Amino acid sequence: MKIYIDGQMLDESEAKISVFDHGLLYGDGVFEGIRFYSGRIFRLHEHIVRLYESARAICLTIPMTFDEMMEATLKTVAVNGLRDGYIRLVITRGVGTLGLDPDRCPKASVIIIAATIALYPKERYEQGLTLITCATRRPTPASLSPRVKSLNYLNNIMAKIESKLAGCEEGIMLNEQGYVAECTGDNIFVVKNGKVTTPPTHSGALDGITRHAVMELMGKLGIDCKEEVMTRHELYTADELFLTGTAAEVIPAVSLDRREIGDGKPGPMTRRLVVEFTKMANSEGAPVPY
Ligand code: PXG
Repeated sequence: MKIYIDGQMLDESEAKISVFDHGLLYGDGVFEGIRFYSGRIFRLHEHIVRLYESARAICLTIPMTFDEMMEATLKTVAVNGLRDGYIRLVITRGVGTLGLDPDRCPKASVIIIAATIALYPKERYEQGLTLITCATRRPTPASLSPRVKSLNYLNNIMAKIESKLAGCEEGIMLNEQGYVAECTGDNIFVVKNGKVTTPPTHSGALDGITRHAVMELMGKLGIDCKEEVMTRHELYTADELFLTGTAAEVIPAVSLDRREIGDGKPGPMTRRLVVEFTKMANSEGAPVPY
């Protein structure tokens, strides 16, 4: 596998970063997770836009233009000869000295990995995930905006650990006010009486690209979908729940806090959207220049 680091394509064994990189020392940096299907990168432009916005929000200057970043991403997939897989784009603050001050890092580092990913076991897509409500809350935007896809994912990791200790695959994260925000690495959707709702980003969700794609898809299919502030009540009383994310794609959830959702099986709306999303993902995207 060849990995892109700061303009070079390196073998995996040589693809290393300094122990003085502030991405490692302080989680100071931003990232993206992007999928490609059948030789085309899904929503590449949107992911790169979000990457630059995350960087801007933390005053991190990416030492490449938007177009150079698009090109480097496409090239990394091409060099590895992959047709289906997952890209991890990481921008770190770069090499500095000990001490928080980001001004001690003269240049940000750009890392692009093209590989494969399987987030949940295949049978989960057919049987659905089990969820708990995590005690760990999404941080308020006053401390760090949940819209920044930063290298600091401990909040989500703590919630993931909680979910797994409870014997579940995923967890619902609430915001400080107790409203539903999202899952630990996926957005959440509720289906009720044929209508679909999802929490707005100001409830503490990452502005998911899969979330957008699925909302767009529902628009085309004539399915009513709205953003709504919600509590756990809407989740417990839903007909169906499903999650969206780049790695997870569209996946049903069939229980929350040991309570069955609907009839405890993946519902017709979710199953339809899984099929339609797969079609969408395989029919668009930026072509990889092999
Ligand atoms: N919420 C959070 C907190 C996320 O990190 C999503 C929602 C879904 O957004 P997208 O744009 O992917 O539809 C994410 C996505 C990884 C990895 O290992 C990345 C995410 C989640 C889990 C794992 O690259 N980010």
